[in-house]
Amino acid sequence: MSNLAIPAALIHAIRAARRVVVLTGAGISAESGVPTFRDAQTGLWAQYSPEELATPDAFQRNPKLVWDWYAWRRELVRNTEPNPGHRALVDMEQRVPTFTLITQNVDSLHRRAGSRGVLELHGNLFRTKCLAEDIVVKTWEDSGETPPRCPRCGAWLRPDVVWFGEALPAAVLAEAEAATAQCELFLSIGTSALVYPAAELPFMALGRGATVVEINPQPTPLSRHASFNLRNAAGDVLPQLITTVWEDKELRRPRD
Ligand code: BV8
Repeated sequence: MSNLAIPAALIHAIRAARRVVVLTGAGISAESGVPTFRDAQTGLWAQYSPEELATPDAFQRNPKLVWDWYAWRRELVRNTEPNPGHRALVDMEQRVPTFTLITQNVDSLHRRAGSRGVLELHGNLFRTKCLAEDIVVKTWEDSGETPPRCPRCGAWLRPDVVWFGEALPAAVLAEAEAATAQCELFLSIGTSALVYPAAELPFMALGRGATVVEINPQPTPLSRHASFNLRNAAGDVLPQLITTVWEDKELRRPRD
């Protein structure tokens, strides 16, 4: 992999940072083979857009279709592995005094890579809850009905993810916002920066005077505000960032 040009000022900002926040989106899982929301849906799902399926209305209108879409995604994700981008963030977590990883992803790949205390803003594909009681359900009888029914109250079960139009888990969001408000360095990695309130976080960091870095092969609405833009794939640039910042000690300090 070629040596990517990482500005010396960024290397020093990362070295100096004591409180680092990372926000990830679907792009960090793309190199594991998990399609992003911007990717055209494949196969059976080609004719639907996620915004059409990831909503309470879609589930009410066609619960089987929505349940099957999530079952397809669980199967797809089960057959993937964390990639070098996920693993570089586990490495970074060991090296930074205060490190907070916030993800919009529901695929568990950060946890499988070894990241600890991941703040999952939008829930998790592998957790299921009762539509009526809003309580996580771990086991249920396979009656052959799709979606399956809650063993306690008989209502439909649904994936424990945050659909469009639904509130994010308040405690998780509050913890993400508190870490963002105190950080010196905020990395926005693999997200189109379009979905709120997650997309607000880097702007909150900027407003507090933090250095904001975007890692994304494509520009986003955040790009022109970011302190640094690394137009690279996360799986390429994150491992190199770790090496350059923490292992390549002879890097000269910038001229003051
Ligand atoms: C809320 C979980 C209020 C489910 C997701 C009308 C009605 C109601 C709300 C709204 C409305 N209009 C707007 C809103 C707000 C809405 C919103 O922001 N809509 C957008 C579309 C404008 N937000 C909400 O609805 C949120 N809730 O506002 O509630 C409320 C408050 C109180 C009480 C009641 C209600 C809820 C939003 C959460 C939705 N759930 N996921 C599921 O997964 O099925 S969103 C889902 O898409 C993701 O989680 C992620 O957040 C989002 C965007 O995806 P990204 O992760 O950014 O991925 P994307 O594909 O977009 O981009 C990938 C990027 O990676 C690209 O830029 C690409 O270039 C880059 N990339 C590719 N390869 C790589 C790479 N980068 C690096 N390396 C690579 N190799």
